[in-house]
Amino acid sequence: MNKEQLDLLLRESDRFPPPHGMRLSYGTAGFREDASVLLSTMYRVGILAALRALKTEAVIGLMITASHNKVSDNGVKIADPSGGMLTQEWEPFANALANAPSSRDLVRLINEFAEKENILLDGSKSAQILVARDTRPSGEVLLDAAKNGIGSIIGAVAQDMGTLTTPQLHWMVHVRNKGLESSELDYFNGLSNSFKWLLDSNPNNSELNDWDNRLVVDGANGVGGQKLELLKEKLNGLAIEIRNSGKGEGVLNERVGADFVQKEKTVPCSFGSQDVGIRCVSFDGDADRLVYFTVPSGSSNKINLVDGDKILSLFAIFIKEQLTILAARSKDTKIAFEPRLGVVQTAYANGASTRYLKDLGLEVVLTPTGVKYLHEKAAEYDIGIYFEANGHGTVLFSDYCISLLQPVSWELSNVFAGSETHKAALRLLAISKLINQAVGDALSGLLLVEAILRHKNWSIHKWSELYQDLPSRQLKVKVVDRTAVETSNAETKVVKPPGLQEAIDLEIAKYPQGRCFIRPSGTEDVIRVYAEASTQEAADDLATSVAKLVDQFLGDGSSK
Ligand code: 16G
Ligand code: MG
Repeated sequence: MNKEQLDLLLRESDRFPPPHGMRLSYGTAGFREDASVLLSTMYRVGILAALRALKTEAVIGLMITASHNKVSDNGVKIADPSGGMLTQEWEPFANALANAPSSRDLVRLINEFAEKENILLDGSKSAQILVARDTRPSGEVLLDAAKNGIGSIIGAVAQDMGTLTTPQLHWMVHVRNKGLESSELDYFNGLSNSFKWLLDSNPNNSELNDWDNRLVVDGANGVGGQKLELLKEKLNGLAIEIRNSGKGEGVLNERVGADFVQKEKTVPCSFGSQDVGIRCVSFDGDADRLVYFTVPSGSSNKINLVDGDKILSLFAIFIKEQLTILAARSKDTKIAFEPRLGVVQTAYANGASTRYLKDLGLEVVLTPTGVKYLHEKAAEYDIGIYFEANGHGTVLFSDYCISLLQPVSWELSNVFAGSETHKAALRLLAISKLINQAVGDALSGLLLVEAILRHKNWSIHKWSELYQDLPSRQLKVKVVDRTAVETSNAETKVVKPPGLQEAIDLEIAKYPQGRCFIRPSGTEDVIRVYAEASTQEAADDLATSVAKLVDQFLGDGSSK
């Protein structure tokens, strides 16, 4: 590092001293804490993003959001050149940077790391970082700190993209590094055009006069509702009503949004008896998750949830149907079109969904919780569909698969324009353009669900009845040290502390169709417990007894 760089870093980082007595960790999806303690973290993640951009010689993203957390929290994460999550290899460095006790320690760390990674810190190269934030009030000042961090590395420049959903920023990084147009307008045009294309390729379009095109969206009082207001202007064929759009009185994520709806299975604020029978959707605070639901008739405030597992199932059915059409034809054409289709879930996927998908003949694999794991696995397939039950997921297409779907391939293989084969290829191509290739995206996920339901002429009830969810219960247990729990087999088995898994197995054996696992949360200081069984009462009992076991083995006596 040259002297100019050294002086700049020392001078600037002195303005952002780290909070005392806190250990920050780049968790499942970046740093997340109470916004009041995050200034120094933002500054340092700005430096991290600049180093990553210099190292990869590509555009990097920096997003300020705490997603579904309460409004007083905030957070920050990095998007790598592909638009995906920061490589896990850099997470230890991210942790070390955030926790460096003084400016001198910080600069020493940067110097050592830059040398190890062969990053030249002499201002000879330039680097570009796209920065954005969600609608949290704390975002503006935190973003300034991040820009200061970026500006502390000579040659690095921040481009402020304003208020965006998390997936919009990931998408912009993804397409920018492919040399394509990456403005917000390009994003909206891409979604609306491919949605239209998908609807137009529906053989039954003219018979769908009775189709119920009404949809009510809960925007979690966050950025997703605001962006959908803009996108909506470009869409035909849907009557979208947006509530909790963040313009009114409501507070971000307070009794609204996908996390609340999925975990509490309760009607969000501003929804109620007027919505009985209508398709309803909830986004989370940064719009990278969506779940559908319906409000049942009667006085209860409970909802019927159509979660990420059912969204995944709907996508899988439709994509498999298109592949079947193409495979039938590929026998008498020059090109064999048999891409590998894979489905990726986590242990939180309802057991009924996994069984359903396997019965469809699909290859299903489990990974640990967190998008970075699911995404990486899904990218191994030609078409990889991944979803967490909480509503985060997308469909990835390999470059090979996309090249086979291009018009030139059908021409080579004597496929007639307008034939069903042709249309099946068109539909898959439209899906690959519609659905975000960088990360799960509530806006593009919503449009794909809507297009498929319309293709199949299915109501939300028909969709919801694909299979019956097994009753489940989630609990969390406060423990002294959550890192005392270590798991294996995609978080389904506890390996540490010894004896705990055996005790859990004894509990599970008491319940028909019982399944239960525990894992340390990546975003909160708790151990999470998930239990499933043939009745709600049994699932509740199993979760409660396993929570007690966790408490006995490592708790501080305050499970909730
Ligand atoms: C984060 C993850 C999400 C995961 C959740 C688990 C990303 C973008 N988000 O929100 O995938 O399901 O954390 O939270 O990776 P937990 O570890 O507290 O249970
Ligand atoms: Mg989110």
